[in-house]
Amino acid sequence: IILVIATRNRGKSREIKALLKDFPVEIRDLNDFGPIPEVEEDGKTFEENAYKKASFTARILGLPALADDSGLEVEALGGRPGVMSARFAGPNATDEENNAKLLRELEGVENRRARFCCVISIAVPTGFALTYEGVCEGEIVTEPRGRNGFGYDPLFYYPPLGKTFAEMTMEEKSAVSHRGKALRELRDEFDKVLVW
Ligand code: ITT
Repeated sequence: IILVIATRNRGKSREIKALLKDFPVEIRDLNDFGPIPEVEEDGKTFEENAYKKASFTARILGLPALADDSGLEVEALGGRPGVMSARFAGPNATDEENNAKLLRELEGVENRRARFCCVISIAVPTGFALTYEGVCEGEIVTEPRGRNGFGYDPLFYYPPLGKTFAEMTMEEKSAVSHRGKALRELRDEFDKVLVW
């Protein structure tokens, strides 16, 4: 069985591939397929966007596809950037620009609580899909720490380990992260997934 990871985000793709390495499937991602039309991520929730990406990719390629829609919800910002996390500082914003904007918006703000959310949708070409979720609670630091990972990792501090995600190895991060939790749930149900 071939499973396509429907992402162009290399940080995400690395983590997902590592978490699925024991699965009895051959894993590809969008970079293995040449140009494919982009799906518009205009959903209001992580669930909607994850399903859109997974079902669209499965239909276009005629293969089962797994998509991850994720983001950071900051309590003091009323849950922003949320589904806008990748585009917080603008349509083609870099991770550095998004991080700088987040630090600016939180300047002088005492409540630093935040959580990462991840919704994984796995879909077949008919559009049928299964959905899994994971959340990880933490805090936003006042300046970037660490060089690993991607996105907001240098700003996301995880109190139980006393490190930001960017100060962890990929294995340490995946053991506690939103993405790790969602994919472990999927793994626990893999027999059900294999049936279709
Ligand atoms: P694809 O849609 O192609 O998968 P994307 O980067 O646009 O890639 P999303 O729309 O799901 O993906 O945006 C998620 C953003 O949330 C991502 O760009 C990061 O900025 C942030 N994010 C999600 N998970 C993260 C993690 O584990 N560490 C750091 N930042 C994360």
